[in-house]
Amino acid sequence: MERTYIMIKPDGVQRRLTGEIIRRFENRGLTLVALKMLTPSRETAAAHYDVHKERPFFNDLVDFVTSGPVVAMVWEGPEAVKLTRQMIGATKPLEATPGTIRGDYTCDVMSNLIHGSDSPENAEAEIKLWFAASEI
Ligand code: IDP
Ligand code: MG
Repeated sequence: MERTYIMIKPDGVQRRLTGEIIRRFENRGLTLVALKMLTPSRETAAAHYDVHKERPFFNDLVDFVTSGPVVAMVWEGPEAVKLTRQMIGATKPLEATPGTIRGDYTCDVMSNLIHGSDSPENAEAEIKLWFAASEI
């Protein structure tokens, strides 16, 4: 069993896609082990996207992800990191195939509804960043 950090970004919450996204992961057989709604601080958002801090879109990305409530979650299942990344779809809109969350609901490279950890190591770090042990 593996755990991953999944976050519905502000656009996903505003577009009322929270239920649809959770439904997809539950239908697939994954287990929701933690969930909370919060508006991220700039500090947490910047730490979360630290790997992108030199990219030209970094400040816009922090503005975007702190612009409203997100739904922070931990999901568990076999190969949960790869499985959820596959269900989320690619970052580039043209590469996000139909049937994936991004491929079905967005064509914008930044407002792309959802984050999913890209490795088990990053999943562990992100779960620690967003959740206290007592919340899981
Ligand atoms: P990922 O979310 O598919 O893992 P990353 O490359 O890690 O994609 O980028 C993190 C987030 O930064 C993306 O989900 C998206 O919101 C935003 N982003 C990525 N590339 C661009 C870009 O070229 N322009 C604007 N925003 C971007
Ligand atoms: Mg990423």
